[in-house]
Amino acid sequence: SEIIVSPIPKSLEQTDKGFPLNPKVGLVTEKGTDPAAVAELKQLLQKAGVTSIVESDIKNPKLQEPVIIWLGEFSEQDELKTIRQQTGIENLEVTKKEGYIVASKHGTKNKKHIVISGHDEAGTFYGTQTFEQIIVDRKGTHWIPEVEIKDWPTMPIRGSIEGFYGAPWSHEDRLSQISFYGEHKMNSYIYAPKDDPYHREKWKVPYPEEKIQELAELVQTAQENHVIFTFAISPGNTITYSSKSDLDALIQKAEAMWDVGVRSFALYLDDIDPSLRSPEDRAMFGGDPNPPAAAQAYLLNRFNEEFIKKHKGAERLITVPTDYYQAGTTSYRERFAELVQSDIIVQWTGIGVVAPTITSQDADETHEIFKHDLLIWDNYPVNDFDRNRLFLAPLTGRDSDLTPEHGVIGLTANPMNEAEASKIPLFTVADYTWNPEAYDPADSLKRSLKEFSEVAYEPLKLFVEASYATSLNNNREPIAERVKPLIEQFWMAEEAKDNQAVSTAGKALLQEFSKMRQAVKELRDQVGNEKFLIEVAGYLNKLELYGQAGETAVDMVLARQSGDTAKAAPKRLELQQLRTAIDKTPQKLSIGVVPTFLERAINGKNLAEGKKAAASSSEVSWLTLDLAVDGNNNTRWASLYTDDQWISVDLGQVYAIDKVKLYWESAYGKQYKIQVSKDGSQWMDVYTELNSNGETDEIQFPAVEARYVKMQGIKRSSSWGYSLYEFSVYE
Ligand code: LTM
Repeated sequence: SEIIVSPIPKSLEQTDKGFPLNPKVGLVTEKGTDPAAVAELKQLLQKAGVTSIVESDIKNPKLQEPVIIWLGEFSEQDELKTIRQQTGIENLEVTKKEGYIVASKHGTKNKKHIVISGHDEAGTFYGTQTFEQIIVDRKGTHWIPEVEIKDWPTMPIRGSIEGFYGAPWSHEDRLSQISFYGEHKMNSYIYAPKDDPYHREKWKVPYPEEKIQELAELVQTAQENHVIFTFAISPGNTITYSSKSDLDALIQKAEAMWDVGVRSFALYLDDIDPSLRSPEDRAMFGGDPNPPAAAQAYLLNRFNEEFIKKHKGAERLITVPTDYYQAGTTSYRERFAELVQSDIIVQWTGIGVVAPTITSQDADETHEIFKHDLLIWDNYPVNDFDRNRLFLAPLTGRDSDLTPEHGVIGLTANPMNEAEASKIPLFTVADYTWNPEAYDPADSLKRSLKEFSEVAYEPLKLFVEASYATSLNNNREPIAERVKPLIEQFWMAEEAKDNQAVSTAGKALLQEFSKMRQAVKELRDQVGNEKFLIEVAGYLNKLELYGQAGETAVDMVLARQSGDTAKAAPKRLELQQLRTAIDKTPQKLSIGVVPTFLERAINGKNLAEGKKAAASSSEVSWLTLDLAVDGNNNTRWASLYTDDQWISVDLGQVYAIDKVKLYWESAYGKQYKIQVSKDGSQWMDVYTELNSNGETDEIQFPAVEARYVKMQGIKRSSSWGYSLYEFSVYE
């Protein structure tokens, strides 16, 4: 069968031939073959049933065993000649950094050969990672297909940045992440947790001894996985840029890290008030065209000269400027570009903090402004700004040519606080950064899930689809896309009192809801990753409740439809209890049509759904009016930024309405009125709210005849606009 390697290699040729991996293997290395690759290879051979490994050096190779593995950074002519003669494999040149070849072939004298040859140590290590993936199980034997793989990365820097707010990852999380990066050919981990006090607020305070020990272990693990561990400090909130003693404190902090093996450093200046607080700074930089940029550049340059340049073997300094996400230039950016030393790497999030797309044109324009090598700080799948959501969709929206030609030297992704769950999208980040040309998000996600849990692939896929929406994919909800037409058919049949059609549509819906409930059970039983289950427990509970409540709602409606009140009544009670449990579970799933379905089962039809909406500021395209009446309470309308904004809905005819329900985004409507009208010009107040603080306002009033219903804003609860997920009206 066709072998699959992740990240997708640059070239892979496979014949239909191959050979079994004999338990006796000869291993030929050279002086200096990457020790991590040797260790990795031995481990994987053992897993593949190899019981004896006879080791020798390429200068004097021992070739008695039935299978010979050549492992090293073979580049000398005599080495290459030996391998060519013995194996018959001609194509052995590896020219690209971190590149490798993996080739397997029947050689002469009935010997079978495997060559894993790296351009450098990392390349050899990556070669072993690839080799592990080509071993297939063939009727119980470990089979090596005949292949020629030539591979190298497109992006020089590939990895993650633990740069989020909120609970930092645990030490165990980090160790596990770093080996995951090694396995997926990512070479960078930046340590920058916003809520590690020693990183930001207490940046001057040295780490306690036990933290230093932990960091030392991380650095060691990173080295073993060919991951560069970057230690970052964010001093901008309290530093005096011109102060010698503050610079010394930074250097001391970095020195302690150097002593435990750190060779890469970053000074970050994001999310700070950049204005100069101290009189010394104002005196020194106040006359500059852009004082904050001048002060920051001064600090970066001093640190670069006084620390980085004085430590042989240190990597290039990395920074993120305060203006890291804007479109176009700013006076700060121009001055920063001019003053910061040219070898310092500048991080950039794309246009927007969470950039829906990052194009090579954006990169060109930004590179033109900053005039420094850009390293993308990709704010995906980070969820620190919405702690009740998971982002499990694959990385999308990044051009395939974000390369050094466009000023981009790599991409580090900022993950979720949930470390294990982050591995699902990070797999796709690894795939993308290694080989963006071949990157296919859907296929990459599939491989990610198969690797995460082969046995629980199907339920995991469903769970990922329920945690999919992100601004990168225009908030896509794959499950809602599937379920919404079924819901529509169901209600249509119910309204038409067509028992046969209700029952058919009901069956289809029951199947979907039962899949949700079952998927949770299967995941809990089969996924085989306790840490993941703990991280996502609330989301699983919610999905299970959606499934149960959906099934109960369908059963209730079917009973009601067939006049079986004895069955419908207890189902209704059960549904109400399940809805209470749903409301108490704060985790959000990307299936916004389920809660509105349950709502309708209990409260009857939402007269506003699918009707025409209007708003005070409808001329602005991003207000997406219809999203407040689309029957999906995950999608929303947002107003402009004045208190008197409104949204109204035309029900199409006059109804005797007595209830309005508003699903607010974090109660953005503090004070407002509900107004109704028969003709759309004469409005009558039916309700005034002076102190809204809930996420959902359910408003009951004596029935009134109306065709138009309006939420008239009086006061917003913050400087943001009013923001409504759903505007529902009932008779
Ligand atoms: O993105 C940057 C440069 N800084 C912060 C991150 O620390 C944070 O995790 C993300 C997402 O909320 N946004 C930021 O602005």
